[in-house]
Amino acid sequence: MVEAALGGDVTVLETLVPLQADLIQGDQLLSSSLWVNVALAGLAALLFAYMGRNVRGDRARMIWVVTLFIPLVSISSYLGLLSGVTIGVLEMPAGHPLDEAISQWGRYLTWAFSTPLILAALGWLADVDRADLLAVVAADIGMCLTGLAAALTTSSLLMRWVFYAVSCVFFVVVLYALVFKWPVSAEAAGTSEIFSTLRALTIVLWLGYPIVWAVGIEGLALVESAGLTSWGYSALDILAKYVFAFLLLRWVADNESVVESAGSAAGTTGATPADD
Ligand code: RET
Repeated sequence: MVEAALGGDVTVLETLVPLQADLIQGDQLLSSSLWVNVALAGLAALLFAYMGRNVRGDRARMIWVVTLFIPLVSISSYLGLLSGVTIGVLEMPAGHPLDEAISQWGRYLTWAFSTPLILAALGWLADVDRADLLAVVAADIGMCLTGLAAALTTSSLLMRWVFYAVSCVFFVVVLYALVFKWPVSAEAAGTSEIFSTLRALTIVLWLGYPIVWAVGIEGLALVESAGLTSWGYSALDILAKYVFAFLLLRWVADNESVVESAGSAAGTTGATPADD
């Protein structure tokens, strides 16, 4: 019935997705970059569930929950890529160095879920005010979705890079908050030590993503291998998600009282002058 309504489209999908899955399974470098993350995300989820078992405070539990969802979103994302559902072989527009490229567009889509979790955890740790957090998360989602648009645009090379540039502008908003605004709040909340470690990790690693996009097969194709491009993202993911979340959760579990008093302290921040 659905098939009748859509004409041949359903059949096209039925044959395309298995072909795309075969494409991944047939490339060892590519498939290993995805399976490693499924395995690590699974282990991380179990470990995080265990690490947070004694966390009782309201704020600490909020941070724990979002931290736990980081690997859970990751598993779904990587299974989407492995199954062939969220990848595509796209014909590149005139002027692109490659005629066609495998786009792992599902990555950009699921970052719109995972990166807000990372920012929420960081924002709560630093006790930033809600409007600030909302603005940064909105910019972050904008960054991911315009990155998705850049990857999916096949009509014009210029438009791909215009979307890329817009995504970078959103990214600058996120970086601005992380570099200049949130440290002030973290200082007032008494969490500045762990915050600076996680902030440094986040800034350095997140900068790697647009670089991988630009040099990888979807951008300038200086790296022409789909497997290597995918490993670029996968390696960044391992550090930016699981290592980041592990460090955060370990600190929160050991310093619950600091996290709780940050939430109840007068400092809803922003007003304190920066001294970092
Ligand atoms: C894109 C391409 C367009 C320009 C920019 C990008 C930035 C992506 C970033 C992704 C971070 C992802 C993380 C995922 C964890 O699950 C979309 C690659 C600026 C910063 C941390």
